[in-house]
Amino acid sequence: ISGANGFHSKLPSAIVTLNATEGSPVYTAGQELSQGIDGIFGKKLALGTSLARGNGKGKGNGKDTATATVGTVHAYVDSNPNAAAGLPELDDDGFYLSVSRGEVLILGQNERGALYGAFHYLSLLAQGNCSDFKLTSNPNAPIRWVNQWDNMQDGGTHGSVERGYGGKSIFFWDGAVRPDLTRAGRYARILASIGINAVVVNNVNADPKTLTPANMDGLARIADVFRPYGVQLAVALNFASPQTLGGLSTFDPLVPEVVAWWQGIADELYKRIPDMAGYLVKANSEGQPGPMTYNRTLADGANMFAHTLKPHGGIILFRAFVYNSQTLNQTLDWKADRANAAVHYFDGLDDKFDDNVVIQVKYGPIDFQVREPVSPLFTHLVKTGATIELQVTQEYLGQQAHLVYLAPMWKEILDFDFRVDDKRSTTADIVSGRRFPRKLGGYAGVVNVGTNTTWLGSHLAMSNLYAYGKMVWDPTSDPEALLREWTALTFSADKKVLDVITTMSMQSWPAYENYTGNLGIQTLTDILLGHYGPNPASQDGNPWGQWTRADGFSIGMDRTVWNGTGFAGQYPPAIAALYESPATTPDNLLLWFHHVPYTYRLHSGKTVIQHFYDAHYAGSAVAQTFPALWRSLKGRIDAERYEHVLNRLVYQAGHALVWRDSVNTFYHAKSGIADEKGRVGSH
Ligand code: GCW
Repeated sequence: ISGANGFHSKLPSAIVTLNATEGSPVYTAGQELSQGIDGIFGKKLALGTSLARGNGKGKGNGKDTATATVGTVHAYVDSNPNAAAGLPELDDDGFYLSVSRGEVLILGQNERGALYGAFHYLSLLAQGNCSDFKLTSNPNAPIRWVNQWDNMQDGGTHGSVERGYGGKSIFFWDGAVRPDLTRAGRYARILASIGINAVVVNNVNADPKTLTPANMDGLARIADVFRPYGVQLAVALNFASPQTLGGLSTFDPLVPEVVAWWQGIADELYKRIPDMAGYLVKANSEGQPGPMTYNRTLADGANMFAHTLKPHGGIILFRAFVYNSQTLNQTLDWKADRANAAVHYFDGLDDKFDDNVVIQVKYGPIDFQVREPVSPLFTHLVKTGATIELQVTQEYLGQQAHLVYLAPMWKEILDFDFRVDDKRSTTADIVSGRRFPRKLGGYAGVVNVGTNTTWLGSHLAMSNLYAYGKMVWDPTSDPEALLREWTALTFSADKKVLDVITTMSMQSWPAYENYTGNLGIQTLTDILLGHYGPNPASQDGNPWGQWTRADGFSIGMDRTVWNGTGFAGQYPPAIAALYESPATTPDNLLLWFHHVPYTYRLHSGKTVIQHFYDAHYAGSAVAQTFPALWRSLKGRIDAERYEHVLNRLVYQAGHALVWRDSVNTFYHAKSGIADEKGRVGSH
C-alpha cells in the first residue's frame, strides 16, 4: 500500500479476541488480523484475549490505543450487555463490522461469521480503504460449498483430480489421505476468505474405499486442518458400498441390513468428525449405482442417507445429474433427449424427501456448456431445498489454458427469472429458499484445485474462485466490480493493471462462446476425449446424448413441445412459450431449442451459417488482442506471474484460431454454403 504510514493512525493498535480457544475460528481471526495488518502496513499489534482495552503498546502519539475487538455477538453482549441494543440481527455466518478512528468491532453471528468479518476488514485495508463505516453482511444462503473431484487412487497409485487442471490432489495420495495436509489447511484459508463453509473432498464418482477405518481417520485429519477456518468437511459416497466394501449381498436402500450398515458408517464418521457437514451422492448416473438399480425411487435412496445423518445434524446433497444416455437413439428417435432426464426422474418426488435432503442441480440440463438455458428442475422442486452446481474448473471452458472469466455467465444464470406462477422467480431466489420458503439451499462449486502453486493451474483462473465465493454470498454482486477487487488484492491496484485485466476478462466469456460454439449449439469440443479442443464431428452419434443434429441442410436440437423432444415444456408457461417458437427464442439459445436450416435468419438479420462464420472470426480476433494487452503490463507485475500468464495468453490466441478454422471449415463442408466474406474454405 503506497503511503501506508499515513494510515497508521487509522489502524487499531491492539487486537482482542473474545472467548477464543486455540484453533477456533475467532482465534484464527485474531491471528489473521495481526498477520494481515503487519503484512500490509508493517504495523505490529498486541494480541490479547479479554474485553480489556488495548494497552497502547503500539508506537504512536499517545492517542494510539484503539482496539480491534473480534468475537461472536453472543460473547460480546455477554460482557457488554448495554451494547446489545445497537447491534443488528444477523443470520447464520453473518457479520457486523464497525470501524471508527481505528476502533474496530468485528462481530459474527457465530465464530465463522467473526472470521469472515475479519477477512472483510483486511480486504478493505488491503485495497487502501481505511475510512470509518458500519456494515452488516449476511450470506444469501446457508449452503456455500465447494466440491473437489479428487480421486484417492490413480491407476493404483497417486491421487488425481477428475477434470482438475492444477496438479494432483492436495488431500489424497496412494489410496490414502496424505500425511502432510499443510496445503489442505491453506485451501481452507482461501475458502474462508471468500465465505465458503464446506468442502466435499472426494470425487462424486466415489471410491467405496473412502470409508475404510483408516481413510475415515484420514478424513478426520482433513477436518482438523479445516476447522480453524470454519470450513466443514463433507464426503461423497458410492451407493454400492454396503456390497462392495461391506460385503453384504445387496445395496437396496430398503433392506434393513443396508440401512444399518450406513448407520454404522454415519456413526463412525461423526465419532471422528462431530461437525461433519454431510454427504454428496451421485446415483444412477454415468454408470454409478443407485436406488433405481433395485427399482427404488431416488427419494428412497436419498432418504436412507438422510435418516442416518439426522441424529448427527448432517445433511445430504443428492445430485439431480441422473441420466442414462446409452438407451437414447439419435438416429431413430427424434424425441430422444438427455436434457429431459432430470425433470423426468425427479417429477412426483417433490414431497417425498426428508427435510435434510437437498437436491444439487447443475445450472444447465446437459453439462456445464458455454451456454445452456437454466435447468427447469429448479421450478419443479418447491418443497425440497436445492443447490445450484456451478463449475469453477473450466472443463468445457478451456481447462485453464484459456482465460474465461465466468462470473458474467453465473450472473445471467442466477438472475434468470423463471416466472413461476407469473411472479418474479430468479434462480438465486429459488436456491436461497426465498421464492419457495425453505430452510436449506444454496450453492456448490466444482473447483478442483491441485498441488500446482497457482492452485488452479493458471493465475488468472483464480478470479473465478474469488468471484464464486463472493457471488454466492451476494448474488447481486457485480462481476466487473468483483474482478477489480480481486485484481487489486492479487496483482496490483495500479490503474493500468486493473484496466487491462478487466478488459480481457470481461470480454473472455463472450469471445470463448463465439469461437467454441455459439447460438446455443454448445461447446463444440471433443465429447469423447478430454472435452478440450474443437471437434464438431464428435457432437453427433456419440453415446453421451450431447447432440447437435447437424446434417447437410439444417442444425440444432428440436426441443419444442409441438414437434420436438418436449423439453421446452418443462418450464413454467411464460418461459415455455418463449422457447417454443424460434421467433421468441433469444438468438443465443436458438439451436438449443430449434432445428433450423443453415439459411434461417436470426433476429440480428444474419443467417445461422453466416453468424457461425462471423462469430468464430470475431471471437478469435478478441483472443488475439490478449497477448498485446498483457504485454502492456510488463514491469507492473512480477516477472514470474507476468511470464506465466503471457505464455497462456499467447497459446490461447493461437488455439482460438484453431477453433475458428476447425469449426468454420467443418460447417462449410457440411452445408456447402459459402462465407459471404470469402474467408472460409477459400484456400
Ligand atoms: O460431465 C461429466 C464430467 C465428469 C463428471 C460428471 C459429473 C465427476 O465430464 O467428469 O464426473 O460430469 O458431474 O458427475
